[in-house]
Amino acid sequence: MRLDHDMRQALAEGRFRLHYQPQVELGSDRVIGAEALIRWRDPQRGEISPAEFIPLAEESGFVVAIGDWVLKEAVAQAARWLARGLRMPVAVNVSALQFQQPHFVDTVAAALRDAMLPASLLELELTEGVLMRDTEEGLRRMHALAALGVTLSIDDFGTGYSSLGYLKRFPIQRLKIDRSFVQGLPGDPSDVGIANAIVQMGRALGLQVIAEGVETEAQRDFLAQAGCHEFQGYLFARPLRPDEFEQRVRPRR
Ligand code: G
Ligand code: G
Ligand code: MN
Ligand code: NA
Repeated sequence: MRLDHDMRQALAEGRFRLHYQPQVELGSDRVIGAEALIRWRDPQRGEISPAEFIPLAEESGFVVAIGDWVLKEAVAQAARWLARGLRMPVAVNVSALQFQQPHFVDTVAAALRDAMLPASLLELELTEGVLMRDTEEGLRRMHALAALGVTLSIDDFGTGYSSLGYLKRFPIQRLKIDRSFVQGLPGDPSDVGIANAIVQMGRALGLQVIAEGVETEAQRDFLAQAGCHEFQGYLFARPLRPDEFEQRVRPRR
């Protein structure tokens, strides 16, 4: 397929970029982290959304190569920031196929070592789909990653398989409330119920809870009174180029 071919060429020619979306703490408005999101501008097609090419790359298996690049680049960026005095944890989205690679843990460890980045500055976002594939092997892998000191979070929480048993068993530190549940706040009674339940459950389990896709003050205020203290969304900032991100975090520079 054409897009698949172009994607391979784009990686080979270094045409992928990462943008970083700030994660903000309630009250202080401090930026406490950055989610790395891949961007691809093709000379002919223009900007192509990862919502379009990541699913295709998952089908063809090419997502493993893309994922390796994303991991290396995000870790390198965090290391560059650290070298300039900006200690900023970066979160990377991990595809199921990538997580299933036998050498995934080694790949992560090597990326951290090569960049000399403390593992505590890397977060891996796993979806429920990733977690439910092969739970025993997945569990071993998560413990190995946690032992490295990497933070593990569940992305799009609430949209996947609804087995809650894994929250108890898996070494997860953080839940990301999917933006589909944030969208209807505070008016939609279902979203209110789901958001409240996720925050309360997360807190009861000692997990950090961050809300994604926060676009309005009313959404933020509802989530804040529900006990959610970390936010990501257009209300705070869109995904930014590394230099824009740095400006946003350190306006004086
Ligand atoms: O940033 P945007 O809203 O366009 O992303 C669309 C989708 O692509 C989201 O589901 C997001 O998780 C996914 N995505 C963005 N960057 C990456 C990446 O680096 N790796 C993977 N696996 N998915 C990504
Ligand atoms: O699947 P994942 O949660 O990784 O997807 C993150 C995606 O959400 C990114 O593509 C990012 O561009 C997008 N995003 C970030 N903030 C907002 C927001 O406030 N509203 C909407 N609609 N999308 C957002
Ligand atoms: Mn994500
Ligand atoms: Na999400």
